[in-house]
Amino acid sequence: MISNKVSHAFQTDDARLKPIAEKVLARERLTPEDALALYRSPDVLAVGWLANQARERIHGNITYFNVNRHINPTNVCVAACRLCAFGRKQGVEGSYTMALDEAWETAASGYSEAVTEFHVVGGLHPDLPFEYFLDLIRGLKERFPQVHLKAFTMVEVAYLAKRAKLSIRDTLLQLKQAGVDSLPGGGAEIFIDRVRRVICDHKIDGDEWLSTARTAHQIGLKSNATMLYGHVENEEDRVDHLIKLRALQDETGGFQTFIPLAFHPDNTPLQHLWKTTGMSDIKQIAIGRLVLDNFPHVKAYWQMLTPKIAQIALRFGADDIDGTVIEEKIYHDAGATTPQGMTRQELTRLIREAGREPLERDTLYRPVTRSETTLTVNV
Ligand code: V47
Repeated sequence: MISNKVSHAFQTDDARLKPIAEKVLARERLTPEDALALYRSPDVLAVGWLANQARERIHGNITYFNVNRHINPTNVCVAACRLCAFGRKQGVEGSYTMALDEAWETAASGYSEAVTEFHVVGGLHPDLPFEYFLDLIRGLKERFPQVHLKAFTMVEVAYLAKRAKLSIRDTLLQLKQAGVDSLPGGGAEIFIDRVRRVICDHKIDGDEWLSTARTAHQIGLKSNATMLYGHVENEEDRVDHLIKLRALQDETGGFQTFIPLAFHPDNTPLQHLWKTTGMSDIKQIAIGRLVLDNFPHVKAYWQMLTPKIAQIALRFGADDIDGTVIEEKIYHDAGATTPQGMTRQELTRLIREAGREPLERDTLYRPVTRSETTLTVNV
């Protein structure tokens, strides 16, 4: 039995939540059945209260953010995923591929904000050679040596490996040597095959995504992990996804942050589907925090959730709100109406008004301090 003061503050009419609350407050691991019960509970506030306990236990009142810029070198993509409004076939209207100079110029615009991270992801281009991507990264590192390069999803890495006829390990080693510092969490979607066949049938499967992440972690690259929800998956599929991520994290410890991504159906072949709601978004953040007990961070990606829901998520398990995100394309092509970027001042105001303490971080969660003219990452 929980006998401390905290347990008395937990209230719910949902009897199924009580044994789960006991476990959370005793810091015991939740089972897949517990995770399913959380999804099935109508008491979102009680689930959120528990997630907030777990969040505050790890991070207290801190909420992390960073100053970052997205660079999407190409939207040409062979995969034609039904979930996606960003990818285009080569040569069709709206398709683009940046020349290297153009990509480096894009990186430089907005640099005056003292960006600490470039988030570099793009389509699976059928003709661009591996050298293009190595040169892109080398050129970014040369021009912006102090900026962390979080580049290429597991899906892109696997595609580059296939095209270059290299092993995943050698591909990752070459990318690392060129200057990749860590990997973003995209492309995980939902691991189970039945769902992948509908939303992204030409992408690597769930096991390949996980094994690519495992290899990245083994060679010393940290990564994030996403889960795309709110399309054709069911609650069991989401639980399966979370449990697989948790198992890999037990093995490697290489994941930094879990990022649940709400599906935006506009301009995709799945645009007949309902959009997620505020309550389901908040609940997904909370369940992620509770099940992924070995993930240091849970991110409320404001571009996807909207700033208002992301702010609420900071009291439902999330400890990170992502960053200034200059020039987001993937969600905006899928109908997002959020702004293209936010200033540091706007972000910190959102965080403070959620009753949290903002802490600017670099990509590896080291605090960043700024004065008028200098920028220091505290190692
Ligand atoms: O992998 C694509 C998703 C992801 C849609 O690691 C869509 O810090 C919703 O991974 N509706 C890319 N989602 C974004 C991503 C990400 C974002 C922010 C931070 C980090 C990080 C990673 O976006 C894709 C896919 O799962 N996506 N299309 C859509 N229509």
